[in-house]
Amino acid sequence: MALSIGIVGLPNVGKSTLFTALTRKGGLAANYPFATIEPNIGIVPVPDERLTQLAKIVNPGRIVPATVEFVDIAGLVRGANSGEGLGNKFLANIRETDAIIEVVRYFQDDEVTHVEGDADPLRDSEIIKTELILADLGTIERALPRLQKEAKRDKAIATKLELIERLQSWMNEGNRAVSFDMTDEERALLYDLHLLTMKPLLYVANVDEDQAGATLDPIDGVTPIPISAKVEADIAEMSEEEAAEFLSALGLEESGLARLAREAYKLLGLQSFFTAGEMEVKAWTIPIGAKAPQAAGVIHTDFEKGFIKAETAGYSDYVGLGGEAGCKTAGKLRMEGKEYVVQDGDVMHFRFNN
Ligand SMILES: Nc1nc2c(ncn2[C@@H]2O[C@H](COP(=O)(O)OP(=O)(O)OP(=O)(O)O)[C@@H](O)[C@H]2O)c(=O)[nH]1
Ligand SMILES: [Mg+2]
Repeated sequence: MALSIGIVGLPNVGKSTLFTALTRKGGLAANYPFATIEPNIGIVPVPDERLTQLAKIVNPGRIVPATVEFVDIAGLVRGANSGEGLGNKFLANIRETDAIIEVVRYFQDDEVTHVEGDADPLRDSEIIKTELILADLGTIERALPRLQKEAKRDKAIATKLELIERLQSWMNEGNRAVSFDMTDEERALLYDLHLLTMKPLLYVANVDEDQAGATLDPIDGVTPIPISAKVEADIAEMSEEEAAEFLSALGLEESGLARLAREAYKLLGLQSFFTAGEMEVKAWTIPIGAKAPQAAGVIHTDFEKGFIKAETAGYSDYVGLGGEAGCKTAGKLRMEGKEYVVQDGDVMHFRFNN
């Protein structure tokens, strides 16, 4: 299952430009608000240099990177919640994503209309914050009548109702759901509301191309990732060598996509492990702290159910010792059991009963 990320922001801030660059689907960026009227979903491979290194050793039939799914929706405007613009209608398309990227316009360009007149990152992100909170409050209001009815007969639902009402007053004061003081159990009770402001949030500052390496002031306590959507769009058209040259001319080491993927992994507490065989070298996504059976389960539920052990080599051992045979000779191929906490980059081979 791919990690999925919804892209929000004001109209015309470069969401679709970034999305198109990320997904190389071509086509939808346009210089007028609301250019995006169908939700767009794109699946993007997560760049990981380690896959290339593993492939050099194993010579697999194919390389399969981890993927992230991006969902591009129409821009939100002030008052979107009460029906202004088109964006609010599309919020439903990102309710089930794992995280949200908010694109904030930093670039200067008189040719590109700004719905609020001029770019002002703090004010603009405040507008989006308000609209997302209002959208969530709408979700809560719609959920309440049924809960109130059922709470009379069901104690568990009464507890949930009380929690949601407390959350509602918190959010009525202009706060995101994510900052509400709650236990993990309470968080789980709120899960099925799919609140937008409960999701981890990354700010992407769409900057002018000479600013792509800049360090920016935090927005609402979070440091935005500077990316030039325009540069990314150009890079998407280039060969790998051309792109590398172009990036280094701008003083950048890697594309915005690579940075974004890495930051998203970090934000969500995710990491990768690898499987390496003649058929394929493949990256898999798991939460940091996941144990071996859970990692096995990402590949196949049978692997988790029948888990016996995992032959495991650390990434640097595997590459340094020239693969599985080298690891075995050097005593670096470990047999790990059910309690093993998988480390980022582990190369794993699962043994299981079926
Ligand atoms: N100068 C400059 N223009 C940009 C940049 N990114 C996007 N644009 C331009 O801004 C306009 C709007 O870009 P889109 O990507 O369609 O914006 P959007 O956020 O998807 O807009 P909606 O879908 O209407 O909400 C297009 O003309 C883009 O070419 C940038 O980094 N620099
Ligand atoms: Mg768009």
